[in-house]
Amino acid sequence: MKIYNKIAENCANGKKMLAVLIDPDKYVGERLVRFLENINAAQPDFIFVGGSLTFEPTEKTIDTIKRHTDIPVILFPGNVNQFSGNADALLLLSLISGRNAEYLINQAVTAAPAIYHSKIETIPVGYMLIDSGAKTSVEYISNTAPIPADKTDIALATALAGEMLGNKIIYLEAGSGAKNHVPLPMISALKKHLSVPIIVGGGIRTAETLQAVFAAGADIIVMGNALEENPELLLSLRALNATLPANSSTAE
Ligand code: 1GP
Repeated sequence: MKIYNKIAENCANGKKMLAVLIDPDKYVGERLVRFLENINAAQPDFIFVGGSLTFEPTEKTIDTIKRHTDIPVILFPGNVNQFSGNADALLLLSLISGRNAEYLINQAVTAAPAIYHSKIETIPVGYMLIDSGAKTSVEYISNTAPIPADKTDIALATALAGEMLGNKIIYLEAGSGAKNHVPLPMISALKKHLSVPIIVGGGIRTAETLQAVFAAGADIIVMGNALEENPELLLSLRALNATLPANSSTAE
């Protein structure tokens, strides 16, 4: 089954999904292999691969991941240089919260011929950067202003436009290592009005926060930094995720 169909089906059934972010620069050699052992034990739904700026070749990281696990690998590229046709699917990002044509469309234009030839499953994503209390790498690198955390109306209008333009997922990003995660009322408001799945990432560090963000309406949560610092956390998160009730959207 195609990855997007699986995501949509899980969403329809209220099954929450966990994605582990692997930044190719942070997991190299033995460290990557050891982390993949944890991943195999915890069985998250997806592995996302990418970063705002990376030195290590993404392709090499994906090859190692695929040699050690069957968990689907989804490319989450910071720029066109991170493209690899070897992942199971590609999140084709348009940074719709920003007003920088480079990340709204030009990166996709530059990547399009390689994507076309690779035949990789491509999922168009409306990517939205939300202010998280301090400047993040994605804000600096993309040269775009994040949506202020208290401007739920702007976030909602942006997400609706993203869906109307044909994006099949809306991704709310606080930024890797963010001080504050995306506000719960913002997630709830978007969940109420969107029909496409919602991914939330950035600054989610504990099982309690994970639960609250899912309850607010996130369909997929992406975690990176917290698991780099404490790989064991992944096992407890998975146990918790399995106990979450379907359609547990409660927060306002
Ligand atoms: C993916 O940027 C996030 O959307 C990952 O953020 O590293 O803070 O978990 P963390």
